[in-house]
Amino acid sequence: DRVRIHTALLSVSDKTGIVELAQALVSQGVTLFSTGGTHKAIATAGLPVTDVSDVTGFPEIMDGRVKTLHPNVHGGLLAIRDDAEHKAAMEEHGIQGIDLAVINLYPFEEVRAAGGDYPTTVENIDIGGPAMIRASAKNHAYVTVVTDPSDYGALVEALKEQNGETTYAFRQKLAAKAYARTAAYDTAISNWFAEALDIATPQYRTIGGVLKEEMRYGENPHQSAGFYVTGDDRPGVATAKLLQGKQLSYNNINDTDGAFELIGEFSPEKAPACAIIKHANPCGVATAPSLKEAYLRALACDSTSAFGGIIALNQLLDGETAEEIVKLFTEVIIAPEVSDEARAVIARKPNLRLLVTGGLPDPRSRGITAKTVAGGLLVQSRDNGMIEDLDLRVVTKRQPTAVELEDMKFAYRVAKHVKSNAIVYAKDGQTAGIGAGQMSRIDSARIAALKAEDAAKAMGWAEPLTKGSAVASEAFFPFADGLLSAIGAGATAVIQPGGSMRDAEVIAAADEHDVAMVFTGMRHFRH
Ligand code: 93A
Repeated sequence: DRVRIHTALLSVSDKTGIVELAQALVSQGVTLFSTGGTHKAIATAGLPVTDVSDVTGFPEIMDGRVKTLHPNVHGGLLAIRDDAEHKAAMEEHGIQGIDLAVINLYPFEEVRAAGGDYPTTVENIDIGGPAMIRASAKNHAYVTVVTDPSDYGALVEALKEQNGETTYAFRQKLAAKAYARTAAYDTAISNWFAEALDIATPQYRTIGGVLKEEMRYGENPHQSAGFYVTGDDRPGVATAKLLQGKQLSYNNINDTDGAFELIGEFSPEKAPACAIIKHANPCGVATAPSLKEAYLRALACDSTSAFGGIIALNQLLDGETAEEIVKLFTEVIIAPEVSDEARAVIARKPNLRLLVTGGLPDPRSRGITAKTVAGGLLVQSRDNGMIEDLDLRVVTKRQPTAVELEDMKFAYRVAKHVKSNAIVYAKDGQTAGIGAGQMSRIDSARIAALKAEDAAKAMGWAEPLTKGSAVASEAFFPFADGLLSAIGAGATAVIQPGGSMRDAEVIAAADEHDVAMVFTGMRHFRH
């Protein structure tokens, strides 16, 4: 199963390590062929290399669009070496076998991420490269294909140890990687198109990404895990810079995403805001005149659960806020920016991960979310509905006060990011109690009220913040019982989508207790 490498075709856009690899190949007696730019790099280093035009007997034409798309190249990559017919064809047409293909593609993903204009991005769609990669990988019984510069070392080692030969297992593994690469490349292209043309239809999108990092483990230590990025430049956990602390774990990434997507709903122009997340659910969210105050108010909602949590901020992390944050054990902080003073404070806790994103995600932007099911992926457009864009309809006799209305909107914005069934109480721009992920809505209402009572005890308040609060339900109340439970906890205003068969019953219960209720017409299930 070992194959001796006599000839290699090198054609790379990313020239990292290519001269060193060429040097190692030459010293193994390998004959090198190369395309224009790669040829130049290798020849300039003083190594013997033949231009691919000499292989094809054809010049590179059309600005390089056609340089390796030729039977002499593809025949050389695809020929079954010990097949009589294939051998005869090679002889008849003067095709030389190519045993090794070292290829990396036009930097489509980088150009896209850098916001390249339409024609530049299109020009960076590589055609010849993927064709050669796929041909070589198909013929891995004979051909070795290397698509990742980080594999050059392993290739050189293998050749040295095996007398210029590669094993079948080695070639098989590289072939698997090669198809992963071309699949990810085409995914990036198709998703770029879908975005450029603003098409949300699933048939026009593919699901996939490029492996950004391998995690030490998944949700649990016995599970393996990787983080794949899609190339979407949305500010968030995928594009953030880690300023300190060790690599984020699978759960960290999941929770940090929940935290930052939530905080993106709070415009920094309106007020500083802070969210503390545990297990992808917020355990406290608040706005306040200062960021420090917002943090302390978010913390007050459930200081017990906040231990070991993820903190997201909607603006620059300053020194005084950082001083408060480091008093408690926190896993991750994510913010658009961080001041030097805050960095110095956070540096005192070297294990605390600090991520900066350079901006906030636009809650209205399109995009997709996906989850797995056995044997499939469920994909949908992002929930980019915003309370500001909705037609709010007061359905009760009593109109909400201005303060109630603000708290309703705040609570609804948070509820959108709480696992269903979600009940969120809010008062004066801070969460008073959050009930998440229960199978019955009334249980979520009860838990949220209980949390508020615990908070009052912990903070030494005379009464829980649910007294005189607004309450949000991310989906309609199917019965009056959930609403009555919220009223029992002290809520005076209710916001919910409406649309239940028993809406009339629920409205009547609100009216009976002089509670103001608003229908949004938009549900925010989150499972
Ligand atoms: O323009 S292409 O789609 N047409 C081709 O025939 C072709 N052959 C190789 N792109 C092609 N390539 C790509 O050129 C390779 O995938 C590689 O990324 C790049 C290397 O070009 P150079 O050696 O001139 O820098």
